[in-house]
Amino acid sequence: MPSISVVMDILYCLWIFPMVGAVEEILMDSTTATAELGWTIYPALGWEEVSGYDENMNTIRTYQVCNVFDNNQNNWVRTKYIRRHGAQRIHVEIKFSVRDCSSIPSVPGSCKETFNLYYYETDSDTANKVSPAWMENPWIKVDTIAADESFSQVDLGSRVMKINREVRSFGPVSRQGFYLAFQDYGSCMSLIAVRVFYRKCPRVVENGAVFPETLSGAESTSLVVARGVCVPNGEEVDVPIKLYCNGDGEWMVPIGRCMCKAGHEAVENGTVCRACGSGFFKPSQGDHQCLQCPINSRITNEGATNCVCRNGYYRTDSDPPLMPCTTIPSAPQSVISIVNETALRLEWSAPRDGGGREDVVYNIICKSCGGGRGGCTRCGDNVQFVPRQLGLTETKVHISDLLAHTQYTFEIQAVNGVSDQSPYSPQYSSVKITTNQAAPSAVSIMHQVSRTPDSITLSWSQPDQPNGLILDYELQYYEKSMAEWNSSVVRSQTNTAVIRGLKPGAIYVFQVRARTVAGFGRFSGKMFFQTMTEEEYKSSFQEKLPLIIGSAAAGMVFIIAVVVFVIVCNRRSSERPESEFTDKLQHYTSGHMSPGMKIYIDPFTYEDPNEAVREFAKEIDTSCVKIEQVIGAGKKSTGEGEFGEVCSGNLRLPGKREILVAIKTLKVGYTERQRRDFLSEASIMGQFDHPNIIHLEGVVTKSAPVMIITEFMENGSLDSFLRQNDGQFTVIQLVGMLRGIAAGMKYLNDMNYVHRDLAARNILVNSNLVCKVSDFGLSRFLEDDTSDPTYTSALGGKIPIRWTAPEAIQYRKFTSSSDGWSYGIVMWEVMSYGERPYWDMSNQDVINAIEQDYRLPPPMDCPSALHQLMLDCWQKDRNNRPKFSQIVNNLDKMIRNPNSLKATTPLSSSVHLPLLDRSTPDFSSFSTVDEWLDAIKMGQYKENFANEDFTSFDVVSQMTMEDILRVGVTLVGHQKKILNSVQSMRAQMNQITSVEV
Ligand code: ACK
Repeated sequence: MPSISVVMDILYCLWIFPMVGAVEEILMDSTTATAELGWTIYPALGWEEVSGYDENMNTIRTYQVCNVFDNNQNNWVRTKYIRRHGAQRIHVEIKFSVRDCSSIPSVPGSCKETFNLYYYETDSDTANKVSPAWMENPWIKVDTIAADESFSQVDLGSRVMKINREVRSFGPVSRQGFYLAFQDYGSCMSLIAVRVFYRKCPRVVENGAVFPETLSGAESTSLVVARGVCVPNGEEVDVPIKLYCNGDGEWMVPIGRCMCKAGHEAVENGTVCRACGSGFFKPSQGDHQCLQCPINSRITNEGATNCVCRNGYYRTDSDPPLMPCTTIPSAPQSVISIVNETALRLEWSAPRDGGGREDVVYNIICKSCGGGRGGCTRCGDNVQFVPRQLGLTETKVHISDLLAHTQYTFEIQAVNGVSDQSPYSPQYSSVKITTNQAAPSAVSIMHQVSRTPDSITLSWSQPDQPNGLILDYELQYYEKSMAEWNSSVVRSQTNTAVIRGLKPGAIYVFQVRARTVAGFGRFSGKMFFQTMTEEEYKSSFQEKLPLIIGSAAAGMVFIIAVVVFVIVCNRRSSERPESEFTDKLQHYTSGHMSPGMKIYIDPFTYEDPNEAVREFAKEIDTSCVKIEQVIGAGKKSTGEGEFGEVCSGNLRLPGKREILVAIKTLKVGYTERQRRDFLSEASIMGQFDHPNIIHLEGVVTKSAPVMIITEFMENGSLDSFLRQNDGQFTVIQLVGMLRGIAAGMKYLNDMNYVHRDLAARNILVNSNLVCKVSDFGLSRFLEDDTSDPTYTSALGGKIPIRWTAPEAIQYRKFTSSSDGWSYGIVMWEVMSYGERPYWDMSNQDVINAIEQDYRLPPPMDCPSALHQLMLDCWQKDRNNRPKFSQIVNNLDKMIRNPNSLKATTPLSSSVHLPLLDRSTPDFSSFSTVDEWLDAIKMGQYKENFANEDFTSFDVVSQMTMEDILRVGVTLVGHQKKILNSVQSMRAQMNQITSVEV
């Protein structure tokens, strides 16, 4: 037997070599036993428990056997019951030493250097000394274990220990527990330590996921799958996330992975996703680390996924998150301007600071400062910028089509990709320039107004860009069959000219150009016109004769003149006087207009009035027009009935927003003359452009029904509008309306257009109370329309007697002064809220009264200054009447000084003309209060008066303001009207009484 001490020495050598990565769960360890192990031995003289010490001088228990000299050894030692604890495969580590048989003197051949290991499974600790039986089966043999090294006597002497370590495993085990047994059959050995354990894969964080502790499988080759869960703030990238736990308790075959989400980075070997700290961010999921915030940005909280820009710094949607935040650029530098007439070249250098960006571009803001009052306004669309106005990438631009002699300010803004995010306007450098004058642009169209065998009358449109005051036009012409250098030149101060001395039936080539102080503009294109042959002239003159007579301004005198003229021109064709044209043509030749001024052209002076429509009215496609509802009937035309209806509707022109419009339609079955007359209104209206003249949108002539489309005026015609709102406006509001009408008339007058039918019914009112002059149709004057009593037949057409100046009634002298008379009547209509001028007097009585110098009295509450202006308009001598420009100035003064409108005219007269006093009718001509109320246009209060017993003139004449309120008259205007009439009744009663006395 080896000595105890030998065994003790062996115990100094400690052994723990767990598998890397695996966890070994100890089920039994003989070295940790503090008391005797007490394992069961069979037979009694076999194994023997012996105490010893380990290297720490702890007591340990060992079993030894050394019966090498006896044959047939069969010594068993059985451990205590070992609970399985769920393990499926059990590992046994045995440390032992074995004596080299050859080193034992005289040892028999039966000496062994091996032993056997067995296990026996059972659900409870039921083993005893005899059971299970000490033999293979019931025991299950794990292995015969041989010593790798055995020790000899020499080793003992040199105290060199040879300890074997063997590990064996078995499984699957399934019962609650088991016993182990070591069988010796003739060796000299010592069981130094026995450790029983099972293996498991530890809880592990692998590929960003946590895998739980997992028991290895029953066989050494089995793999147990475990599912992983992402660590906090990790996100699955590939699923499923799996690891396999092999039989040795080692994880293998990782599948799937997690990564730290945005704002978190992997630390501690990828086992933790930590929030990015101060000044750092991580924009996306991934393995990469948090990044430092770019310049001019910061984070607002830990775990930032992006850094926000500091105040005043921005980033565009397309800027990468790592790009520094940027700001708006500073102003462009060193601006140079080079003015060339009405064009300009601007150059500048890039801003000192691009805001940290490369995408700086430039915008040009154009302001014209020619208003005179120091203010600047944005330039209109007509100014041209090359290559463009906004988003210039180069530091230069060419600007043209500026107005001549005008001061402009150009702001050159520098903007970049973040400018629109800044609350501040872009930084700019500005430059002030004053343009010189450019020559006018070319005249675009010229047309023939009329012709004779030796003359052609031409008119043309003003150049689109006059670039200043047009001094005159130069017309160059030559006979087509002749060379161009033979051309002659005619100058005209208006946009028309009569070219005389031409050959009959010859074609001439014409070109015209405008002149301003800047010189001549370009010539228009060449246009060809032909004079009449003598034959054509004779026959056309005969055709025109009745028309000339019908429409000429003068009466018989003029006809005689024409007859004389016909005789003269028949006799001496070379001396034809101007009056070969109708009176309408005098518009072209009247001398008082300013040179270059645009003047009105009568569509009837065109040989083909359709050409006038084409020139002055825009053709609209009928599909752009939507008629909504009928709002009135059109004017009556010749015997055959009305023109059609007036409707409201919508107009949507391509590329423009939809607008409300009024649509006049020409009913089907019209004659050619009706069509011409109907459309003449559009040809006239289309020449006007003024805020107080109804605006023509266009015409539909290419499809039925033929339409004239104008702007829509929400409040309809002024007379009915005022009647509906009797007493509802302040004097200033009324004067404002009158001012608008006067401004429109001044414009017409400047255009040389005489309206001839200015009346409140022909003024339209929009929703802002802006009044616009309308009704430019000719039909109202046509003789054969008997349907409207407002217009009375007179020689040469119909006349609205009450609105018309005496000279126009008497000898058709229609001028802007006769329009001035009508304007006075409109003033009276307005101030009396739509009362009929001269009430129910007959037309003849009106003519007579005017002839005897009677004039309309001031309407109720009418400021005397306004009535005085009316009286001025009604001066008998038309030259003494105020011009429209004076009327506008006068009304402007009143508006600026409302005190001037406070005084109202007492009925006694400070004026020089007798007045027709019908504003407060004589109550004695009425038999009942109801009749009287009707007469003062307050008939709607009849019932109110009756209910409160104001049914006799005696009672009514005593009414006070309280009484008027009591009967329920709430409108101030109506209260005033009734009170005035009551006071007048009272005065009349007193007069009657005093006369009677
Ligand atoms: O008094 P009113 O409503 O206004 O009735 C007449 C009717 O059509 C016949 O002329 C109305 N009217 C004419 N032109 C327009 C317009 N441009 N806008 C609105 N109403 C108009 C007029």
